[in-house]
Amino acid sequence: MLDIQKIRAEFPILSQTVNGKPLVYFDNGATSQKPQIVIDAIAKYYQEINANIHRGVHTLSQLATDAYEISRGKVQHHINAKFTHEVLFTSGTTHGINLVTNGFASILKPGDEVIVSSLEHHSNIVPWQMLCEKTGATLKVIPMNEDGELIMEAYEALLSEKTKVVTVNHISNALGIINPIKYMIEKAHAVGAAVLIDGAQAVPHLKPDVQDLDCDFYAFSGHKMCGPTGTGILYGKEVWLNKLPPYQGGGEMIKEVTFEKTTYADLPHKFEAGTPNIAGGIVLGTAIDYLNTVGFENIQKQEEELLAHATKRLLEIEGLKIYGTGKNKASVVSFNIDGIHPYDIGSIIDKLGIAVRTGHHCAQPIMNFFCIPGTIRASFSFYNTVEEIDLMVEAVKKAKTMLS
Ligand code: C6P
Repeated sequence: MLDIQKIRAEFPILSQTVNGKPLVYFDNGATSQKPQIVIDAIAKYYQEINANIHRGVHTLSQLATDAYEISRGKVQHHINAKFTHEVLFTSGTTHGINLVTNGFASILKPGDEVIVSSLEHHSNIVPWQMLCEKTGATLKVIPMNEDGELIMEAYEALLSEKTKVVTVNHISNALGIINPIKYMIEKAHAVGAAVLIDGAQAVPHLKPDVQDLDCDFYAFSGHKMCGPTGTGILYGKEVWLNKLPPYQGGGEMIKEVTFEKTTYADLPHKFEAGTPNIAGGIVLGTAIDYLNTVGFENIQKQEEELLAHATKRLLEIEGLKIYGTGKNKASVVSFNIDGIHPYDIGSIIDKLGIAVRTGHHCAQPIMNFFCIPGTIRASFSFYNTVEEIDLMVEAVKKAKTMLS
């Protein structure tokens, strides 16, 4: 069992008051809070080894390069990638997905098909739409049911020899539904399609095993898993990363440059043009170490309890409807109260110190499916408590009375 109070003491922001009330932070789906060890590691990098990487023979440059590459190795180990060079540093999930869609622009042809799911974040819709516009490929969408689960029969019916790419999130940010990605990857591979998994909402809750999943790409952000903003990872199978052209041109990604011809660096540098977020990349490794120390089994146990408690308590409120009622769920509760705009509830409970996200959560097609403008989304982390959930429930009840 986790000692939650001890863990909470490691996150300085959690002892703050907001609007004169103790902060209850339930917007972990947007970004997680950072433990002191991560905050200190950023300062330590700038105080002790700040230098550009892969460029200098001087000592600091070597130290910074080593720390950056050690962090890449930690990520490789964490997600069980076969090779370190399959792990690319990015600025976040959005960057990783765009890197892949940009690469596929030279592969897809008119008549080819790309399959996305109806549960996607805009980051995993718009880049594929742009790709389809550019190449003449067609975008197909896996439908969902009223519980927010993807309909597997419909998915399988969409797959054909025309399918070149399938992309789906591991966990939906708006509803918290965990998708059956291993099964979906297997089905996509059976028709020869590549698969990109958007793991942005999965990595705070679980340790993905990219070899076991057999996905071709897995993108995620560091800031949702206790790491700094502006950090992320794109895992790509070696064979695919060799096939795709570079995303951006510049320093670092070349072997040799002349005005006649440029040759590109080997993986992973081919995809890492320019000076990266060095401190961020290094400290992402610190965040991963931290999460592994807490332990993903412990994280899951705590979050399961929070999800069960929040679901039960919120459903006590008359007129409250939860969206995303499928069985396989992460610690996210998206809800509305009859006749009240989600924004109004969010604003009132903010005055009571409770931070939730309201709106469409960058997933407008999901809101359109349910014919709603948005939801109130409470997304929990292992450092949250059932007492905080009770505070939220009381605050929502108060807001409901005020707005009815
Ligand atoms: N979702 C949320 O509140 P970036 O912004 O690149 O770090 O992550 C984009 C992204 C991609 N896919 C999924 C499933 C996501 O949830 C997100 C980010 C946040 O739900 C901010 S919109």
